[in-house]
Amino acid sequence: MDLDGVKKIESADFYIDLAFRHATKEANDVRSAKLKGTREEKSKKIEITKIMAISDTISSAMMKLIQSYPDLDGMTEFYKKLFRVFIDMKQMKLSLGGLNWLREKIVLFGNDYIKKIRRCEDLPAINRYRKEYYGRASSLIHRIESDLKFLEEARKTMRQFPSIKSMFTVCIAGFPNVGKSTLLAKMTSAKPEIKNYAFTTKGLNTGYLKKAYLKIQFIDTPGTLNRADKMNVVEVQADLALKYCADLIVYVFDPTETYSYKDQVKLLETIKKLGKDILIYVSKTDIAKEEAVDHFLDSRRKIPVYLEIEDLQKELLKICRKNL
Ligand SMILES: Nc1nc2c(ncn2[C@@H]2O[C@H](COP(=O)(O)OP(=O)(O)OP(=O)(O)O)[C@@H](O)[C@H]2O)c(=O)[nH]1
Ligand SMILES: [Mg+2]
Repeated sequence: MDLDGVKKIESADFYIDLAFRHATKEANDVRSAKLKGTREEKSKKIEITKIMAISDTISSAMMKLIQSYPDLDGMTEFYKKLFRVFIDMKQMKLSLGGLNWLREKIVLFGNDYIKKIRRCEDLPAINRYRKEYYGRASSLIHRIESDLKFLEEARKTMRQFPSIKSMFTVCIAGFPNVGKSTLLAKMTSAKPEIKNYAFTTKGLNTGYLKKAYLKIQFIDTPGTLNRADKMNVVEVQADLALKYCADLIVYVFDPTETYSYKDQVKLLETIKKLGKDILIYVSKTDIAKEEAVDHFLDSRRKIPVYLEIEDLQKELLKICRKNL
């Protein structure tokens, strides 16, 4: 889903300035076209042009903002859940409704004043309506100030959401620092941050493996600590990706025991409960003690175990082909 396309939302004063600047420009164009008629007729034409410019600017700005928002009802389950965790969806709908209200209201309101100005018989009356319109149009726009503020905060939150596509997806899971991002970097062209300390990955990294007509999306999840009760923002994202995006999970097991063998098996057991297909990749075999790797191979026979990235990659492509 493309969340970068959501437009930056400015303050009410910004949109007021924008509309009034357009109005002045349009009025200058009309003036320079050498108007005919009496002073009253000329003044009416200029004021009506300005009102129409304000209506158009505000309603099209609101329309563009609304349209740049993702379709909240048509989102995938992963995004629906992600949005629900991090954004007040009820308020988001209300605020978008606020923008839509202004989009319609500013036009009706403008038409009302255009009619009033058309009926005026002298310049003071036109000026009175002009002043009244400006004041009331500004306060109309100010009425959605809190909606604009809320939507801009929501946009900032959404920008931190990962961009996940709908295709065959493999999630890479495991404890922190076990080598998940390293595996992603070796299998795809992605360049995730890799550091020798836990919790390097702070969001979801994606990478793509393409072979002929096959394409696999990999999601490198941040290391989880197997604690469903007190998950942080990052762990929630990892949890949702595993639940709603993964067609298959690659569980990375670190035989050098950055985290104990027992804990790593415990997390694997939790992940098994999701009911997804799982493959195990044993990382760091180049530096691990041989017994540690053997120990693991012996005790985990029910789930296929891979020590070589090439073998794991071949198997994933085979499964992806079957899923087509
Ligand atoms: N020797 C060796 N080091 C590895 C291997 N895989 C990963 N590492 C090292 O282990 C450390 C952690 O690797 P990452 O790929 O960042 O681990 P991660 O699981 O993504 O960590 P988090 O994002 O913090 O959960 C880095 O210093 C890597 O270079 C491997 O196969 N062999
Ligand atoms: Mg990582």
